[in-house]
Amino acid sequence: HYSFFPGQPRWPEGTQTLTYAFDPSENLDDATKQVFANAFNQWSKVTTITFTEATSYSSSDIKIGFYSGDHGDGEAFDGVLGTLAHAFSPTDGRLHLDKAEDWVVNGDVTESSLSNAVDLESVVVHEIGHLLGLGHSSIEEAIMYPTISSRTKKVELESDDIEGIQMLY
Ligand code: TQI
Ligand code: ZN
Ligand code: ZN
Repeated sequence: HYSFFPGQPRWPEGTQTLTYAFDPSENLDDATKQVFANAFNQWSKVTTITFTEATSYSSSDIKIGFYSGDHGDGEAFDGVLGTLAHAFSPTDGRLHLDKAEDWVVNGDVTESSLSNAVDLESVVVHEIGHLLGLGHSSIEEAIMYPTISSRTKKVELESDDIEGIQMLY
């Protein structure tokens, strides 16, 4: 079953659009940006919120970046596997990914020859759930379940994820 963060923080009542932007210190290719667009769309389809890419990083609601090791927020990344990514509860908006992972952007992670391959979209969909206010779910099929195996693809929201997010938005 879905859960929320303590105190059930959420983006403000009446929020219709949230903007997101990528850390300008890195130049992500269009394929990578498309993965984020697809992941945001999953949540958009089942809520009243739409997500649009902003041109200004500093004024965007959601700030996305790939970092390695200690990157200044007290939650250092740990190299290959272990922690893959993290996101903060509403309305912080930070979504960080571990640069050290073998992210699969274009292609089928279930067919990757890399044993540590991690599907970017699966992880991003999960982290957006956190950004919006969902905690972890006890239902194994849910996107918000707290484990995923490498070389697994999980991008379709489960009814549990949808019920949880619709409690908030
Ligand atoms: N990162 C953890 C996660 O996102 C970080 C974390 C632990 C966390 N507890 C939290 C974030 C509570 C917000 C609130 O769950 S992770 C998965 C999963 C991770 C794990 O790198 O371990 C996914 C990132 F669920 F599959 F194991 C993405 Cl999809
Ligand atoms: Zn971080
Ligand atoms: Zn999580």
